[in-house]
Amino acid sequence: MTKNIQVIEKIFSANDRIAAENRIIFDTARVTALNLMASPGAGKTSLIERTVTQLKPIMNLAVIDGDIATTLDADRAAAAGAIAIQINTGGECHLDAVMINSALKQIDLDGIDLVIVENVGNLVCPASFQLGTHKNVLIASVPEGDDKPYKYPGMYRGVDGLVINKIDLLPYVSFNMDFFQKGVEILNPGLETFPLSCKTGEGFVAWINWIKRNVTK
Ligand SMILES: Nc1nc2c(ncn2[C@@H]2O[C@H](COP(=O)(O)OP(=O)(O)OP(=O)(O)O)[C@@H](O)[C@H]2O)c(=O)[nH]1
Ligand SMILES: [Mg+2]
Repeated sequence: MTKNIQVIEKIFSANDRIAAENRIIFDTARVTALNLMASPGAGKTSLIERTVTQLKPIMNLAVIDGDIATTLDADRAAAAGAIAIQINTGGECHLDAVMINSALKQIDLDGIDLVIVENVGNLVCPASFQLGTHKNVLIASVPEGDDKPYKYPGMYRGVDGLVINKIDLLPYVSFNMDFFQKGVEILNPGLETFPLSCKTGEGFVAWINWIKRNVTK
């Protein structure tokens, strides 16, 4: 038992060391980096597509897309106008700092203002692995249900921003916004929250403004 705990601690501390290196790489290049986490299908790539489309007239974006297999999401980010790198984790349920470090070796950060990382769709594992990004953002979506903060507290505790996606579906789905937000407030008081729809664009202005406020140029 003791041995297992020591091994896990070593894995986390090795990851944190590389995450700190990644942060230095971002800061030296004056690049802001966001880590987007969510369950499968919550709308990570859809958020990236619309965000890239809206920001590309004023900044240069790169997207690091983490997926278990395929390059589908990186292709979508590239089609929207970002430089896109796909990481296939080969079965791992999260990205780690080493994977980001390797991806950064393939991007010329000169001239890039914002790097968006799409983590693997999962509400548990990605919360345990810092990547070196400046902000961790969680995307919840209405059809997933309003109980998710209560069931996945670790993910909600560790983030700097929360997107509530698919608000266009609120009339069709039982989702009690007050109950959801009460759960969030207990875990992460004052968390900046952006209810929006990647489909209609409703609520996007606040999200885009938050990114603009956080990008160092
Ligand atoms: N109605 C509605 N559908 C949405 C919205 N955002 C995304 N979708 C749909 O939700 C599905 C999943 O969206 P993606 O952006 O691929 O989700 P993802 O989180 O990147 O998925 P994975 O990478 O597979 O984990 C797609 O069919 C999208 O068209 C939204 O705001 N409203
Ligand atoms: Mg995706």
